[in-house]
Amino acid sequence: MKSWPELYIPKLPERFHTPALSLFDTATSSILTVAEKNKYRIYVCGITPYDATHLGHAATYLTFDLLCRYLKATGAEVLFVQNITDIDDPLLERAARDGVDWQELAQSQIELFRSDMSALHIIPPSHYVGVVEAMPLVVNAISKLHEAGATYLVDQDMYFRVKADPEYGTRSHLTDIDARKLFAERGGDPDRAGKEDPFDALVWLTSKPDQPTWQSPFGFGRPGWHIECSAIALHYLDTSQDASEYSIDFQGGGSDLIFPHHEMSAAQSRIISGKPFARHYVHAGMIGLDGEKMSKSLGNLVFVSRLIAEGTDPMAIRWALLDRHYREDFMWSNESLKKAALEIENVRVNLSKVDVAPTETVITEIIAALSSDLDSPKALSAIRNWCLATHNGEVGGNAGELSRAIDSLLGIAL
Ligand code: 5CA
Ligand code: ZN
Repeated sequence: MKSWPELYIPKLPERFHTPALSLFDTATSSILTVAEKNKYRIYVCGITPYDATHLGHAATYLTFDLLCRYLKATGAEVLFVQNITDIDDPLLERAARDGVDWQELAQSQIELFRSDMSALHIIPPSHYVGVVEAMPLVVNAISKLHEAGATYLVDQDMYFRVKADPEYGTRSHLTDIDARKLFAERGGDPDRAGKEDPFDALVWLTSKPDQPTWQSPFGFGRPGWHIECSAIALHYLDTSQDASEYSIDFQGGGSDLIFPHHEMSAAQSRIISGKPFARHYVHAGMIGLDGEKMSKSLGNLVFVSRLIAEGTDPMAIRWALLDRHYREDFMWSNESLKKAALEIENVRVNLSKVDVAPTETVITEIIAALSSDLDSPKALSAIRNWCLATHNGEVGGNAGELSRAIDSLLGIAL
């Protein structure tokens, strides 16, 4: 699938040192130091294209954009892959509800998503891959699970035995009761008769009348949800030929994907590749509105495209979302957007002055804040302090250099 246009990212002058990144890892529930490498492999779960792009999506993709920007600033190459769940029950259900073709619905939402990501200055993935176009890879991944003896049939549907992975459960740390509740809420079928284990995950769903279907060695049908991310990540971020201990460096998404999705896709990947899946599991907090998580099912969505159409500066959306730590859940409000728009304006005014406060320290502070678990609110505070110092008449800084550093590290083009 076509990604969105590449962005120009100004290079940070070499005299600025980028410390090793420390980052919260969901699997170990602790802050880990990211090993310094020349090349990082990142997989971030993409949208199911039927209600794009709400501010929850934007916040999650912004989190991984910050991660890519920091890693790039260290001089490393970043290979970044994102999927599109362009075939799944919720998409088919929405298309049927609205009386539209499911492929046209997906296509229109993917286009909207691309233009929203561009407007928000989110770095495009190196590979942006839809499940439909990746179907042979998905089928191949299921065949590997099957050959490993990790699948069985219930009626004609094929399931993955989650406990085939000895590390199953170690990434999400849930009690069985909590896991069962989440599994049922998030597309799983713990109570289906004939399953060996309530948590076994559907990998191939046999053909249903009037539903799209694909040929496979297991009959006509379509894939379950989690296997697409194992298949796409392992193929496009292939490490089978190198000595790395893990298949990829980072698996990312919103915290609603910790279980079952990331647990299942990591377990399946472990069986397919023989290696532990990700070195770091990184999850962004949930954005909500009016006291509830912003979600398609609740319908309490604020769309990026609507805000932009109303005249909102996309950089103000970015600033408002960066002004909270990525792991925190956050209730969106118009006030946060208004405050962000004023603050951005203030930064612009100060950057355009002939004499500005010293910039060396503020750039170092931005880098230090981001190196510490991507602490973007702390980085914005450093910029606010610099604005105040400039306003108070301090001189000696280089506005152009600060502006480029803000663009490079925080993606805010001023
Ligand atoms: N296609 C699957 C992943 S393979 C999916 O979860 N699609 S989605 O459209 O529902 O979500 C896309 C991304 O946005 C996921 O990473 C999800 O965790 C994140 N996301 C969804 N809702 C929110 C929210 N309210 N706040 C923050 N992130 C969210
Ligand atoms: Zn996914």
